[in-house]
This record gives sequence, structure tokens and C-alpha cells, in this order.
Amino acid sequence: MSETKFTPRVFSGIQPSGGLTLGNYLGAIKRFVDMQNKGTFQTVYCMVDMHAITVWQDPARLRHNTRELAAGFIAAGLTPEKSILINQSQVPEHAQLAWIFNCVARMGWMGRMTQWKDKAGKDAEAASLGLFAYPALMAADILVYHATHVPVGEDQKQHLELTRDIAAKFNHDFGVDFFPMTEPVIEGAGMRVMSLRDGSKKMSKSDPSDASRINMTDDADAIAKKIRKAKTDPEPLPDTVAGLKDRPEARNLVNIYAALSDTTAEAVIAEHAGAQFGTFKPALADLAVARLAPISAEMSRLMADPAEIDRILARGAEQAREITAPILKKTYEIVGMVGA
Ligand code: AQP
Repeated sequence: MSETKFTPRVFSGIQPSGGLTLGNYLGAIKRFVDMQNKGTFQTVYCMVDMHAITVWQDPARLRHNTRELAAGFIAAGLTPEKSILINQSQVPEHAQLAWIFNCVARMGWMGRMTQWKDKAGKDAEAASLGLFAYPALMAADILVYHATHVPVGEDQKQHLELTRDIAAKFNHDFGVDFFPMTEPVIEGAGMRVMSLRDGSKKMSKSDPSDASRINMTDDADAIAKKIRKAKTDPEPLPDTVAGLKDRPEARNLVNIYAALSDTTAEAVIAEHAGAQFGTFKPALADLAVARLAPISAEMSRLMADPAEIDRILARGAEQAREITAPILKKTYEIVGMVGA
């Protein structure tokens, strides 16, 4: 157990590997904003471009997606006055600490990561070394800030456990109490937003089917159409949440409704018990449009001035390095690197 008192600090990030989805919004960004506004934590939020390039990214698209992600963060309510907003590659200590962690983490640990298995697929030999080492970079992203809390969706739980394993092994190997045991913050109805076409798969920006997801840049018509066409079953909504068991698509729509309206699945069921999807889907579409349209409009406004976005990220990188440079220096000293 750690004896050291660490500053309450939140770190989290999103890959600029495509357009933002409703899953990223409900599982991550919306909660980033809540944690920022709580005022309990110093908050650092990151566009993890170095993670994105673990699979091929067209350079022009990567630039566009990084700026659009920053615009999404700001449009959703993250502000450079309250949070440090950065692009990962602009804060070199992330990559520097990742190398140390590559030497702490074990091959076996990485090989057990389900995201590695899913993304590498059957042809692991052809996957990049970066994709395999992804969780060590993620551990470095978090621990280079001594972050105490990380809000993430449920899909990232295993990577957070690995972050704690890396911190514990480093502390143990070097006989120090230097890195904190970071707590994942996984709570609320938006933790697991599933594909609109298959309730067993998470909604993902890289899913080949655009109909599987709601993009933050979709207009009202596209949102309504995707929800209308979302896969469901012929039964009406049940009287209790327990009645959603074995109905993954119905459960997903109820959870999305709950997360968008800041309530629980229980409250949504209490209000809509017995409703047919013919009525529930239009209500969900109206709610989604009401919540997402102002964010999407603000994103377009911000994207009209990319230089301002770049300035915000450059300022964020300077603020970030005030935290990361001393932590990296101390890490080098602990490891025994001369000149640190
Ligand atoms: N469907 C989801 N439900 C809840 N949370 C989600 N997140 C992503 N999808 C969902 C959360 O968003 C944060 C950032 O994720 P990411 O973009 O860095 O990576 P990812 O989880 O791999 O997201 P995608 O959309 O599936 O990207 P691709 O397709 O490029 O791999 C994380 O907190 C994640 O939990």
C-alpha cells in the first residue's frame, strides 16, 4: 500500500483515430467534463495521437482528427482555463516514460490484453510493435502525471489494471513508493455504449459500418435515421431493468437514453415501461438531437479556426510539462541514469 499522499489528479485521453462517437461522448468526454467541474481534481485531458498511429493513419486525416477531437472536448465543456488540454506527441515525457515501462512490463502481461487480441486479430505477426506495447504507453500517459484517477469506459478496465501492475512492479523493483496506484473511475449508464447494429459489440469509431454508431458530427436527420434503424426485438420495453436481460439491443437503447438524460436505466424503465420501440425510438432520437446538436454546432465553429486550436494545445503542453518533466527526471534518477 502506498504511504505517499498524491495530489488528486485526473488524466484521460481519446485516440484521434476517427470521428468521435456517442460512445466516446457518453463513456468518456461527458464524464471528463463532470470531473473538471467538480473542482476536486486537477484535470488533464489528452488527444492520444501516438496511440492512434499503432494502426495506420493517413497523416492529413490524423491532423484533422486531432483538431476535431480537441474541438469536441472544448465544445462539450472542457475549458483550457480549468483543464490542461494536450496532444500527446507534444509532451515528450509520455514517450520517454513509456520506454522505461517497456522494460518493466512483461511480454506475457501484454499478450493477455483482450484489446491486443481483438485488434491484432488472426495475423498478430503483421501487427505493429506499437500495438503490442500500447498498454505500456497508456500506463506512462497516466503515471507521468502521478494521476490518481482515470475516468474511462468499461472496455479500458483491463488496461487500467495493467497500469497498476506496472506501477507496483516499478515501485517494488526499485524499492520506492514513487508511482501511485491509480483508480479507474467506471460508473454510470454510459460505460458501455454498444453498436446500433449488434448489441454484443461496442460502438466504435473504426467499425466499418457507419450505421453502427452515432457520430458527434451527424446531423439531426442522420441521428434520427440511425436510431430508427437500430436493431431491436419485437417486444415492448419491460417493467423492470431485470427484464432487459438477454435483450442486449433494447438494453443498449435504454442505457443511451439514461446516459443522455443524466438518469439511471431504472428511471427510464419506470417512465417507458410497456412502450413499443415505435414510440421509444423517436423519443430517444429527439433527446439525442437535443443533446448533441449544440456540441456539433460548436465543433464546426471551432474547426473554422484551427490555429486557435493549435494555440490551446501548445499552451496545454507547456502547462503539462511543468508536471511531467520533474516526474520523469526523478524516474531517471531512481533507475540510475547519469545526468538526470
Ligand atoms: N462504446 C463505448 N462505450 C463507452 N465508452 C467508450 N469509449 C470508447 N468507446 C466506448 C471510451 O472512450 C475513451 C477513448 O477511447 P479511444 O478512442 O481512445 O479508444 P477506443 O476505446 O478503442 O475507442 P474506439 O471508438 O473503439 O476507437 P477505435 O475504433 O479507434 O479503437 C475510452 O475511455 C473508452 O473507454
